[in-house]
Amino acid sequence: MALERTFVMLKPDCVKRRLVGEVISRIEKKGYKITDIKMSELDEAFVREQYSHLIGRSFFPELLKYMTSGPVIGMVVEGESAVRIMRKLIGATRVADAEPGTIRGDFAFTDTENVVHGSDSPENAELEINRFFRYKVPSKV
Ligand code: DAT
Ligand code: MG
Repeated sequence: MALERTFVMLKPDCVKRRLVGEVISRIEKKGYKITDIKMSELDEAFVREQYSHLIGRSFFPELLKYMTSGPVIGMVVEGESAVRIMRKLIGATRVADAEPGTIRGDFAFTDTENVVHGSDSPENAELEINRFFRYKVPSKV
């Protein structure tokens, strides 16, 4: 076991459905510490970077529309094996595979709107933390 940090993002449906407290509570009750947090709106450029591995997939336009549909909350979550264990707490990507007891298993009902993001490796966690906390959405005016 190793002390790690990961990037967790509460997605637009999580904020809209007032599940922010519920999800943060689960993370804290598991024993993890939130060491940074910020609410932000994402733009297309950010989503294209964050999900570059999915550009070209049939569902990408839907994912882009969803991720830019409202504010998100990004967090740095720190603790033992935070990357792997947060992914377990979050549950599987596809709604039909997400087990009850996981965040997605309990709250997600579509493949796109799945409540929460967690980094899939320590390397990606660092990239995603830097991207989110440094990113400034360009002003529209
Ligand atoms: P995860 O979020 O579990 O790391 P991912 O990185 O493969 O999964 O995909 C990022 C997001 O894209 C995922 O949370 C929801 C959406 N997505 C992935 N696969 C999908 C699919 N087959 N249909 C619809 N949306 C999908
Ligand atoms: Mg992923």
